[in-house]
Amino acid sequence: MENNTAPKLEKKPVIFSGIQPTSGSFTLGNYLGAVKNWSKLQDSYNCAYSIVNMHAITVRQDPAQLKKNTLSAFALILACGVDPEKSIAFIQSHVKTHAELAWVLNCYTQFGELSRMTQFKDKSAKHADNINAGLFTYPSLMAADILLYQTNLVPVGADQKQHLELARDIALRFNGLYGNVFQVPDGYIPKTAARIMSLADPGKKMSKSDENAKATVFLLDPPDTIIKKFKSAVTDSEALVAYREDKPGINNLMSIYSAVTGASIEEIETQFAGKGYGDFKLAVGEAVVEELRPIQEKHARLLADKAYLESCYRAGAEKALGISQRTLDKVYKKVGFLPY
Ligand code: AQP
Repeated sequence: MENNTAPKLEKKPVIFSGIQPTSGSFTLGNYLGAVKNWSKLQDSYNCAYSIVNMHAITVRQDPAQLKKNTLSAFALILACGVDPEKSIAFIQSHVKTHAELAWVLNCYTQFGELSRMTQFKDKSAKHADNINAGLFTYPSLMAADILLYQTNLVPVGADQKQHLELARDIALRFNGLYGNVFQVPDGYIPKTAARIMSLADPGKKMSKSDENAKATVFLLDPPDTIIKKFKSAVTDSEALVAYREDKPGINNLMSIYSAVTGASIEEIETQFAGKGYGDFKLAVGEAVVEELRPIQEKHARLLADKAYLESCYRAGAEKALGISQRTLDKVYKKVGFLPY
């Protein structure tokens, strides 16, 4: 069924990005690698940002906690600067087109392609007792999320590059068969902070689900916890604040400091010349605390106003459905589904 009353997007390039509510908070990696950029892009692009709770259940979740985390994560994207008047902010499971297109795209995605995804390999090793089909086809759902909005750019951290390339391949394959159905999206990966590493093991990316409490800084951590985590960050023992290949711990702290303060790597090296790691770690921790303070305050205010949050995510879902339904209608027609 064609939906002719659907709102039309103004002719600006389109951005889509999403984040999983696997915790009610985000990591500093999620923030610096992705969410911090979301608000900056709102004036120049038509943006759609989603809390992707359907992706979250590829790993077993406690239902009551997932519900709570989803609302908290929604409040947190607004606290990080997503403006529901400028952008479409919504919760993935409220917009049925995502699951519907994902099914179609599953039929245009090859087993071999999905088997090569490093996230699938990592997560199936980590959750060996629950290697479900959803975990395997996660990238087809992600492709649906993106392609439904005729997206031009997808702001993500470097860890999502492989999934994004698969979304492009699926779009190109589908277009090759049926004509120009999907816009083929590009990634928007930040120059600094595209891959923030664990504070406990700088060889591993910082992740929400890391079991080591010292590894991950969460946006909603209290200030003294943030400072403590930075103080205990694993580094080398050279006591030289310099960006070098053999100094992954210090490189990571420098990237964080640079992303938060705007100082270049050279400026940081000059600023901390002759100072020890203790001073540097404290400075990084304090800069992060100051960056997060207004976000934490706004998040607390928003969470106290559930009616406002509900009105925002309902309006967001309505707009998202209107736009995405047009793409889904086109896809259904192309693959030969009898119109309803
Ligand atoms: N360490 C990171 N550095 C930079 N960017 C990162 N992102 C994730 N980790 C880092 C980016 O954050 C966005 C949202 O990520 P997600 O919610 O889809 O989950 P993820 O990539 O699987 O991240 P996590 O934190 O490791 O979650 P869990 O533990 O639940 O799997 C994406 O744009 C991602 O690139």
